[in-house]
Amino acid sequence: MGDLARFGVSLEQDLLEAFDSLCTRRGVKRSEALRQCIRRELSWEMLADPKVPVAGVLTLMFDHHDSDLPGRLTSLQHEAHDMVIATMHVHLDEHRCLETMALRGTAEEVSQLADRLRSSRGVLQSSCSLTTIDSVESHGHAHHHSHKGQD
Ligand code: NI
Repeated sequence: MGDLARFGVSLEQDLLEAFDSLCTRRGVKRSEALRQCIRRELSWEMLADPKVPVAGVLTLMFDHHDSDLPGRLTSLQHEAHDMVIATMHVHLDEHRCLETMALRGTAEEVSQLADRLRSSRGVLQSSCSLTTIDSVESHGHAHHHSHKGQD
């Protein structure tokens, strides 16, 4: 983390009250909550860059009796073995399975793989959460250096 800077923010009373209520629920101070919001937004924006390195988790719920889905999911994971860095399979009940995969690669590759897996016929529910591996701060820092180098 770099040097701390201070700045003033003007916002509507209602919005501030809602924000303070969020801070209370999460047990964080305003400045920490604001940092988290800013990092999340910057990270979200970085995810739009197809080449940015990301890591995340894809969770699928499916019925293992459903046709050949388990086999197809396994085949897709083997084809993308360099991106599927870990899997966990939980037998939820007699019928349903919960499979969680840790994925890593570029935003474009990982998003495409996640879309293929979660859109497989027979998947009942899915969720996917990706985050950039390079921190927002170091990303900005790297850009700063590269600009300097070009001068
Ligand atoms: Ni199972």
